Amino acid sequence: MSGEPQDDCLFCKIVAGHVPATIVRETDTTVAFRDINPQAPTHVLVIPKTHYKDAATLATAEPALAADVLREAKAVADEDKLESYRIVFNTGAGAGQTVFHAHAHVLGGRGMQWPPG
Ligand code: D5M
Repeated sequence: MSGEPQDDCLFCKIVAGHVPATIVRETDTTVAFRDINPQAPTHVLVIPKTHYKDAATLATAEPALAADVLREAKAVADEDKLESYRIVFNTGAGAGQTVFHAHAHVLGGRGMQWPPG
């Protein structure tokens, strides 16, 4: 739990403008930017501007802000005219989370497999 900017957090630095990113959308509460290592033609990360370590922690602390992130994920998909897309919240290192600031991956523009790897 937090909400406060963390000095050692990469995504807090993107929010502050201290690390460059290709920002595609911004609201009062969220930022959406292209993933530096895209796994699909559309691969955008949507983050809350305030710091929570993962999506579940965000949803518990500030459910309205978690809803903002989801709404923006749809807006990204709409802007890229995606008929279908995947929203992923890696939660915990064992699930592949590497940046511990809540983020939604919005992936689309190619066929998707299930189950994911
Ligand atoms: O996802 C973290 C994602 O963050 C991963 O797909 C790479 C991406 N990333 C890392 N650094 C940057 C910068 N500087 N710009 C854009 N995207 C970045 P996770 O679910 O934690 O593995």
